[in-house]
Amino acid sequence: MGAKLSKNPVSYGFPFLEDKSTIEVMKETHTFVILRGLPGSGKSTVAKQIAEKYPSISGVASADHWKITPLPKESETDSSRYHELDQQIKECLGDKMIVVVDDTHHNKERLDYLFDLAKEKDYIVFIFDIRPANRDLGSLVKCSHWNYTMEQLKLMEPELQKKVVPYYFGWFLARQDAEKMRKYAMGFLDELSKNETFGEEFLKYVKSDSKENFKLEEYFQKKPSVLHCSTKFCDYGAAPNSESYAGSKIVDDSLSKCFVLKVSALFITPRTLGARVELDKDQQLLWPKDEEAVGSGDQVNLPHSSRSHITLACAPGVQAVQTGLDLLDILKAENAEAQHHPKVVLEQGECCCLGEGRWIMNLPNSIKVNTLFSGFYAKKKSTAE
Ligand code: 2AM
Repeated sequence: MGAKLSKNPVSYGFPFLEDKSTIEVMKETHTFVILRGLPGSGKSTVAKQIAEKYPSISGVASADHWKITPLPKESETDSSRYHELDQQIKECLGDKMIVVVDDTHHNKERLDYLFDLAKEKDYIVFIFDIRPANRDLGSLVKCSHWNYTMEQLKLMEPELQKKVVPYYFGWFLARQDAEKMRKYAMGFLDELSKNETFGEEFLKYVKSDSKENFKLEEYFQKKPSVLHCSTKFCDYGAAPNSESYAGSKIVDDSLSKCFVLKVSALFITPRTLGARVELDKDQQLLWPKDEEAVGSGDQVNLPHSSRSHITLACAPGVQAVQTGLDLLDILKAENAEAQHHPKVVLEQGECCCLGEGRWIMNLPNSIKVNTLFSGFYAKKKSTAE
């Protein structure tokens, strides 16, 4: 992203500044934009452009404004120096759709603190490394008004050259679209809970301690606060190939960009409630190439990216990662030889049983949801992550 700075001093190539549909979705989504780079690299110019593009719904909190001089050595950090800046960020988080933080962000602890602030308020985080090409440290020393020495910049630079690898990458649903999906899922649960055929079959596979006074809505109460469709699980760089995925051109070009996802089915098992997502060709480019051949070793081979889904809720003690596994299991059962399981007709469509409490409702009309592509960076985990 940063290299684009040198091509044209006015155009940065960021989707949220230039892509029409992204700009529309940004106007209805809560986003936390972290601008990262050496002093004098152009962060403030980007911040200014965001403020101009989104007047009244954006707030820019700048370290320069509070005269916070970034200290080159990690060990020299003193969080009290950030007091006024943090107050401003917190005020913006309650008040503005788009919160921009303009600072060097070369310190990992400082970033973790900001990730937590954004997560508390369910803001989607974007991190942009502003690394202008064709501008050496010498020219940055000259253009930065804090009078940095070359040695100081050299101390900060290695940290800033490392990509911040998230917990996972994915498409994050705009708030209104997430609300739409949640309502639709609740309608699905509500209808199922009134259906005797479903209830009889499903309850057989629910753990015995949950069976008494069983209520579907109460059983699936572990819900993610921000709905998303994961592409690559990175575990902050520890997962195989996550560094190369995070550094790939397609990921770099897609950060903050709007994608319209197609939800084609809802499914439920004794473990998870999810929505199947069918990716188009462009979206498949973001699907990790290294994902194990789906269904290899089994009789049924499913197409690449069959696992793409949105976790809507999990049963007690079940992790969100289970939703994708349940979907694969359901798709394999669907593709296997015809089995004689019950079907029930709901208001939204026909819901088919695949045995062992697994049910899927293929939607007669798919649901389109607006999303923004980014990473999830916070360390603390919410209930359904
Ligand atoms: P999900 O995509 O099914 O919702 C954090 O755990 C997020 O990363 C969850 O939303 C989770 O599931 C997704 N995820 C994908 N692969 C994972 C893995 N191998 N381990 C943990 N979480 C994973």
